[in-house]
Amino acid sequence: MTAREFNFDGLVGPSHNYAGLSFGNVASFSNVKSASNPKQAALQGLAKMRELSRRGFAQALLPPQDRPNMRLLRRLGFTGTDAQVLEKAYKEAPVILACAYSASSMWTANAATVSPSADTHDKRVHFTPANLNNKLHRSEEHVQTERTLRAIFKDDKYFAVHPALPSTGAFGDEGAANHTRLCATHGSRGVEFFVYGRVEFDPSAPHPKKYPARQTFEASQAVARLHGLDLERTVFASQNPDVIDMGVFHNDVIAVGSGNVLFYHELAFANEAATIADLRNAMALDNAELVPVRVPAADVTVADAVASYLFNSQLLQKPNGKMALVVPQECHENAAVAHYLDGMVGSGGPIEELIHFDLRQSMRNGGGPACLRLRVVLTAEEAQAMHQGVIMTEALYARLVAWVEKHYRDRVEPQDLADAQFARECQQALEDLTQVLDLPGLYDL
Ligand code: SUG
Repeated sequence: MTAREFNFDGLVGPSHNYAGLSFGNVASFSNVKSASNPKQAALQGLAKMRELSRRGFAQALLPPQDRPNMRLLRRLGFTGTDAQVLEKAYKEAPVILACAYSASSMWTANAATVSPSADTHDKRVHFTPANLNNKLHRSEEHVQTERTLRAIFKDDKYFAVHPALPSTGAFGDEGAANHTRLCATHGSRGVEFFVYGRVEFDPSAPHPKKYPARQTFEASQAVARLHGLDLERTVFASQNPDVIDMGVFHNDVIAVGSGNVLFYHELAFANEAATIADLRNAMALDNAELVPVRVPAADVTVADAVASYLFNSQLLQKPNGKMALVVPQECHENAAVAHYLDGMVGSGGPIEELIHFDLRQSMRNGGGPACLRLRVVLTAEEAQAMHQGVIMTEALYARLVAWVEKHYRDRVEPQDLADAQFARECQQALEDLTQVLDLPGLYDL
């Protein structure tokens, strides 16, 4: 069966800001309270989507979520009119207010885990929205994510959208950021690879000491069960807890895979040899051969990987079968990483081209090219069955740029979050967006 890999990028919402909400994410913590530029953030994201679509890659988007999240503020005891709720929250609990405003749904690698129909028992595409329960500002995303996925992937002949896992520490789930699919071709049966940071029911298993492990083994296992995956073709591996403590808060900050290529840092996994052997063996069941591209610490340190987001890149298969690596501008600017990449593309290996993007606004919150996209492999029939209004085209790009220009501010500082006028602007933008994307009723406004 032929199939294509669609990248669903998160459209950056109008309330994009820097609130330092993600302990363990070095960039988020270092840029706390600096001024953000939501307009530029959205345009940078759109420029990436447009360019990749122009190059012939299948590109779509997921809309932002409605913010400020007034329901959250009211649930936490703030009362009165919307303006009063915002003002009280700003005075009494500015961090909670920032959580209610966060545009973090832009990082759609954390929206859900997706299994293509070639891998699942009922031959439907399965989605499980991630509960993201490690961080307050992300823990409510799954409600709208489920609603959005149901609106786009409506036809239950082809698609199964599950609710998120129970929102408790045992089932901490961060979605596709800790999930990779390896296969001979996108349409063939693949191996699904889950990387977790700790095991809830076995405290003696490896776990970080300084920063939180957001993904548990129990959550990964539950998603594999829900999706009806074949256990022989499912690999679970422990992340190296030491790299979590160095700022690798998701596995996609230290490894990326696509097709039969796995590009990873030698320190990514708790047990590198066993992990690679498990992947090789599982792929061999379908006569596929793993092509590992292993980056030694002697070439790129973990600190450089975290600073440049080298591994938070997109591996995209070109029509000639070779790979392009979509990297953030920061990889150009880091001498060790730039040197490594120059050597790699000239080496005759599977990755033959680099595509750089300026995604600085997202990067300052710890979100690189791979964080900004959710991969959904679809057959031609499945692609026809999904909502067409979210597929990137030149016409949609132009409409979205005009929409951003009309509604977005170019500077947001912490005190702006108390301003009821800003809240109304954000809500108005999303109301208009439902028309641009032809998704009436998308939000429960
Ligand atoms: O969950 N940053 C996000 C970045 C997510 C990156 N995603 C992947 N690696 N797939 C996070 O830590 C920062 C928000 C703030 O501080 O304002 C934030 O949520």
